[in-house]
Amino acid sequence: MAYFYEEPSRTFSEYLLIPGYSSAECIPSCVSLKTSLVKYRKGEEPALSINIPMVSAIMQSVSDDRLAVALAQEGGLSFIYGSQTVENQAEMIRKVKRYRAGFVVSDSNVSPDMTLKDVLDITEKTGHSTVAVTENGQSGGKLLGIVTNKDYRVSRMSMDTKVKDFMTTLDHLVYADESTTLKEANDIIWEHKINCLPLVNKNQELVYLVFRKDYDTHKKNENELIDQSKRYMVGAGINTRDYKERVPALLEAGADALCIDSSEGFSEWQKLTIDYIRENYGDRVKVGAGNVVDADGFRFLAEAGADFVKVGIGGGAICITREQKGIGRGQATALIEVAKARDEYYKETGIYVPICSDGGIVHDYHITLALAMGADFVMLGRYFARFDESPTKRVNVGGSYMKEYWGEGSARARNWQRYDMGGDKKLSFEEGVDSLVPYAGSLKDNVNLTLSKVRGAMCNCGALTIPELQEKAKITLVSATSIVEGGAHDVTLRNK
Ligand code: RVP
Repeated sequence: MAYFYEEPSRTFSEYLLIPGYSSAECIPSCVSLKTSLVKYRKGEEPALSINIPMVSAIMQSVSDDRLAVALAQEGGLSFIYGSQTVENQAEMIRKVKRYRAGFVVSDSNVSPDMTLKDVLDITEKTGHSTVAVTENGQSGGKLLGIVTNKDYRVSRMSMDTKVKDFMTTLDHLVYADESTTLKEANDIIWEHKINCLPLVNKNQELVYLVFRKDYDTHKKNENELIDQSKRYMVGAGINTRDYKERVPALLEAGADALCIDSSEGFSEWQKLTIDYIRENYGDRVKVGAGNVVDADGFRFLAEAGADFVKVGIGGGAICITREQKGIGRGQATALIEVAKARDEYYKETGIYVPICSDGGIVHDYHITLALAMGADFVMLGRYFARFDESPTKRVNVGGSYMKEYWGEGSARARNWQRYDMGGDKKLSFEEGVDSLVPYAGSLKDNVNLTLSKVRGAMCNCGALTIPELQEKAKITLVSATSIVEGGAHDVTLRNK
């Protein structure tokens, strides 16, 4: 007979934290959000930690090199999506590792024969107003000029005016050699009263742009997540099919951690993938596995040698696995059970395997709840998709800006490897949707705001660290009526 769980499975919005005693030194500026990324033995330190408990989802619409840099600057880690060719994924990893803070590879580029309409389309898509004009219209092409919004008047000019007729040409631009340091570039910017300094190589090809505002911004990233060579850290998603080609290429490119990306991780395929990594690289390559939603799944992956285990099936904002296959579990219940299994495993073996709550974070307080319930860090997709730095298009819908966000199980992503249970190498039905989410601005501003709420709530619980929160948190279920009480109620809002 089938096994029946006694209790329904629940999600984050059904829980709240009850404050505990907070002493006078329990203030947000004293809170440390540093957390373990990979397993460690009792009494030892983990080989990899992250400075904030946030990682970005292994998705085409979320984690590319640009988002990875922005998140590492705040102390978190991105897992670059694996549903692309091995070469392209490795190149994204290389770009993060090569990234020099303050030196921007231009993402808005045109050729001189393109038009004002093309310029406007690109600035709308990227949200950047400085467009490089290169011979071939690509970043890295021979630099011929720059277009900014000071070069055109939309109300007076025809949309098919050619870029070469209104760009600021190279002979009127200040530019410098690629070997210029950030400090020197900043001095040139101030001396010439310009906002952007292009750096070119000896063939006059565009290498970087340095912006006036970035110099100041860089000085503010105290929390950044860097490796021993001071390069930003970055992770990469892998699958259980082509790992023999993908893993060596990603490691060669400099990936700091890997994670098997699958909608269902309680499978022999995951063990075979981890076995391959252990046989070829021993313990020095770190690999997470998942996703699971119960104690059996956790134990299977922990025993298979996973460095961390990801929890969650069907809770993602774009995920319709539960509707399509009837598979999944409320995210909070899944997390609570897996955290218990992790603690038992630790007691038994002396090995602490961090767990990551993946999917279903809607409100900032859900992050605090997930940590309190035992997660060491959370993985977010929808959250990061809303920001300037995510790889997708920003579109205007009815006067509001939105960003595209699609699931890895949607026809658009075509990521059959993530859903494959051994079959004919295609996505036979969709488990994800193609959607839009409200555009929310820069990653930095949003992450800082979110984490200030997390720190505040931790202080209310009397906790200065994540392990302390897990030990001290008091969590209550809420009734449907008390959820209504939690929002503004029985008043007429003046600013809707
Ligand atoms: P969310 O943060 O709620 O947007 O969820 C992101 C998570 O959803 C991902 O990390 C992944 O586990 C899951 N996902 C990604 N694609 C799909 C799908 O198409 N069903 N689900």
